[in-house]
Amino acid sequence: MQHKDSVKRRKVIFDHDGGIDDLLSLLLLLTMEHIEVVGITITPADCYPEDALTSTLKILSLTNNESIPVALGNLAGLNPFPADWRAQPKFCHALPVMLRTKEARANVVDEPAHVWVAKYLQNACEQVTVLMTGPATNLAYVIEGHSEYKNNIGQVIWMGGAIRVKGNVAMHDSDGSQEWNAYWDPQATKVLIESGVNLCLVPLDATNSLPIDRQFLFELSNVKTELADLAGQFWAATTTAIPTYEFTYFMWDILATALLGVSESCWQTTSTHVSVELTSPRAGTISCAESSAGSRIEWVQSINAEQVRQYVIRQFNRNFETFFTNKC
Ligand code: AGV
Ligand code: CA
Repeated sequence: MQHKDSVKRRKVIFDHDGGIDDLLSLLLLLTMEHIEVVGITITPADCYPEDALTSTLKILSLTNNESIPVALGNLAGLNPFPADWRAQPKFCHALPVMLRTKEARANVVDEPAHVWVAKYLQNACEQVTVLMTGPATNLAYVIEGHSEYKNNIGQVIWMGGAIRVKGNVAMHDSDGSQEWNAYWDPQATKVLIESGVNLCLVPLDATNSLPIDRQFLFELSNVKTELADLAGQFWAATTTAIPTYEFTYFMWDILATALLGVSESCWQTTSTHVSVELTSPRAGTISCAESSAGSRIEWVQSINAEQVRQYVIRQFNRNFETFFTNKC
C-alpha cells in the first residue's frame, strides 16, 4: 500500500543499535502512517553490526520498505557492551519468517552512517527528526564537525540517560549511575547534551514503568496477526534476562519511538540543567547540575504506561502486506 501524497508526513532518520527492542522499534516506526522514514543508520553498540544490518534489511523487505537507505556505522564508543547482549539479537534473524525473507542490499549506502547523516542534513530542504535508540555517537560526530547542520534538525528524540533514578550499567568501572547508551560513548553523550539541539531525552526515569511482563506478552499473543506474532517472538527472547541482577528487559526504545505516535497526554516532560561526567566511575552519567551552569534539556519524566502498551498492541495489529511504502 502506498501512502497518499497529499498527507504531509514527518521526516525521521532512525539511528538504532540493533538490539531486540531497537528492531521492534523499527517495526513500530514503520506502522506510523504520519511518519516518513528517510534513512536508517546503525551504531555498532548493543549488537554485532552485520546482524543489525541483516535484521534491518529483512524487516524492510517484510514491510515493503526496501527503498529506505540504510547506512552502517563504523564509529565505536569507549565502553563495549557485554558480548552476550550483543549476540542476543542474532535470534531475531534466525526466526523462520525472517530466514525466509530476503535481504535487499541495493539500498545499503557505501558510506559510513555518520557521513550519510552529515550529507543528508547538508542537503535537507526541510527539518528532520532524528530518533536515536542507541548511543549518540553518529549524531554527536556530525554536530561537532558541522554545527551549522543543527538548523536542519527539528528534534532529536534519544533513549538515553538516567536523571533522577539509578542507571543500568553494572561494570567494574561504574558506580551504577549511568544508563548504557550514555555510558558506551560518554564523550558523544556530552557533545549531544551540550549541543543546544532541540532534544527530548527518554531516560530510565520514564522507561522503568514499562517492563516486559507476561501480562503484556499474553495480550499481544491474542492479537494473532503476522506482525503481533513476530513481535511476540522477538520479545520472548528477552525473557531470559536475570531480574535480580537488574537485567530486566524494558520497552526502552519502544517508548522513545512511541512518542512519535501516541497522544501528547500520554507523557509529561520536565526541563532541568544537567551536566555530563567523563571520568570513571561516573563516565556517561547525566547529573542534575547544582545551579543553572549546565545545559538545560527536556526529558520525559513520567508516562501513562498502559496507554503506551495499548498503542503498541494496536499498531502491531496488522499483517505485513498492510504496511505502506516509504518511497525514498
Ligand atoms: O539501556 C537501554 C538500552 C536500550 O537502547 N540498551 C537496550 C535498549 O536497546 C542497553 C541495555 C540495558 N540493559 C540491557 C540492554 C539488557 N538487559 N539486555 C540488552 N541490552
Ligand atoms: Ca538500543
